[in-house]
Amino acid sequence: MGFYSRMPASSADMERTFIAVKPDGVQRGLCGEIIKRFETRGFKLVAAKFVQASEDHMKKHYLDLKDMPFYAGLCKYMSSGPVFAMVWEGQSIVKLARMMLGETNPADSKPGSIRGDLCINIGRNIIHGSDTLDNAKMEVDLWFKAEEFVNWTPCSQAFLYE
Ligand code: DAT
Ligand code: MG
Repeated sequence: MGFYSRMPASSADMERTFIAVKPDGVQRGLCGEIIKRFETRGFKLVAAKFVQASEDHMKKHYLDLKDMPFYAGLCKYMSSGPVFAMVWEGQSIVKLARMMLGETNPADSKPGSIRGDLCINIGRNIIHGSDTLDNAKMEVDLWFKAEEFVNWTPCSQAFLYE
């Protein structure tokens, strides 16, 4: 029903994942740095928007964390300012993006990862990335409508995949 049905048949091993620069990342001017890392890795941007989400929207987004003590504060913070929401596409991107992000706690994240290079505190870890393919599908559909996707072929494609 969602975006996967619109992907070309030849892209059976391709995945899409939901990435968002959180309000702290936006405020700190890190959107460009984060986009750059996904671009230079070779991933393809298929949808993007700069939005301030409602608290209700963030409660849906983080529904699996509803019993955690930080849930309310997290949803409030995530709706306190703009986020840069994106959908990126590529081979095994769900797992690879999580590796690029680092660990949930920046203190456990290796240098070289986004969180390991750019932030310090678990509650201000600047970026969201879907953790599983199933969650990626749910999150992409929660944040983006069908008409918000751009169908295009980057000229680099033939040199990224054999
Ligand atoms: P991730 O964002 O790495 O997928 P998660 O889904 O477990 O991590 O949690 C969502 C966000 O909630 C996380 O990016 C930061 C915040 N968070 C997680 N654990 C926390 C904790 N113990 N204290 C405060 N905030 C926390
Ligand atoms: Mg998560």
